[in-house]
Amino acid sequence: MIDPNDFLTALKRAGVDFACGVPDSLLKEFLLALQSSNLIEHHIVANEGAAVALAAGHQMASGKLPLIYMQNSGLGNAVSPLMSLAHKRVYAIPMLLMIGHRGEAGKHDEPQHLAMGEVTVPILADMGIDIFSLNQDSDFAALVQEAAAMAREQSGPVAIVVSSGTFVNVSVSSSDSKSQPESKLTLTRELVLNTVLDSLAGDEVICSTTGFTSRELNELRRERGTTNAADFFNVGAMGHVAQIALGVALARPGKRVIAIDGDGSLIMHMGSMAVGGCSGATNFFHLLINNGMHESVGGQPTVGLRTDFCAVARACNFKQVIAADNIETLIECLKAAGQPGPTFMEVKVRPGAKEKLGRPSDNLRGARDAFSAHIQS
Ligand SMILES: Cc1ncc(C[n+]2csc(CCOP(=O)(O)OP(=O)(O)O)c2C)c(N)n1
Repeated sequence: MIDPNDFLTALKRAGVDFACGVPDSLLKEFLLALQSSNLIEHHIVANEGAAVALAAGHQMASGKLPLIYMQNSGLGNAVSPLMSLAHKRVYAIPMLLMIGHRGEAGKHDEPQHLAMGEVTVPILADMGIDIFSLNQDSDFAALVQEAAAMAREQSGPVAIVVSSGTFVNVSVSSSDSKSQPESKLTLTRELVLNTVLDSLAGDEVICSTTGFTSRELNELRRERGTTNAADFFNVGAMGHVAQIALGVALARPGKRVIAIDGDGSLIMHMGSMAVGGCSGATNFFHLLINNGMHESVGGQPTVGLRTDFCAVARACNFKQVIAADNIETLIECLKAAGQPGPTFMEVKVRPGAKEKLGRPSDNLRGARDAFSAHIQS
């Protein structure tokens, strides 16, 4: 396995002094090293396409080679700026891509990663992007040098596709770590979800975002013995849960539809707030659980706790905008949320999740059939 600090040093030696991206659990150890060291300037951004654009700006302004990291599911977000901005046949901007390969052939993974896992390398090849494969046995220093030289020579993006289990887990001492200070917030995501479930009349539709939110909601439903066909777990397609819920709300105006979002997910496609707020869908309720981090993939910080989402929601024309950061106001707010919407509610929480969190069923097609049948009935 590769020590992520050695990999960082290899990148620095190859002339990389700027990195940006969206976190991936497969790159967690590398990202912790990146976040903890001052070796390379680092920015966590809204989505993978934005990362390519930010890196392009940096490259043109500095002449240096930037690194963009992402999970392969985010490659879709990055295709437009890769093909029509950075590509060697367009503005020809050299950059290194570091792509976590979820759903790689022969490795166990969740169902939402399998289709993308299969086509990741062919898509990059079709895009005319040269590919290096990095795994625990790679001669990574030589690989990084070669990839960097190729990106410069071609004047375009070159990809390093990373297998799971490549990086060793290196613990970082708290003095080295730039981790966030201990939260003073009292609510947790699980408590918010439990309180939401307590508040339901029973005929609502819930769409929940990628990662721990869907996993916890699934677990809470299971514990309550009330597995619900009216829940849609958006286990992939990060950042799109509010639009899925809005699609349901517009099609079924008689049903109250709740989108349960995370700050990382909401920021990823924040433009959707404008469309949700202006939709006129009185039955649409967008609930943000804001912990200021991408907790599901390792706790990397977002700008969530420094962003006034309620002000954004008001500016986006949500009819009802409410906020809670303690259990009493949460309960009150959930009672009040139900006035004609669109409604936006932000709940600030501290990080924290159960150690052994289950996952929604692998049978995604079956879940979709049950959800559609329930809603259309
Ligand atoms: C397009 C895309 N990029 C990255 C990921 C990896 N990913 C899964 S969950 C997650 C974090 C979600 O953060 P947030 O919405 O704040 O919820 P939290 O995990 O904090 O509960 C990330 C980055 C993904 N699934 N899809």
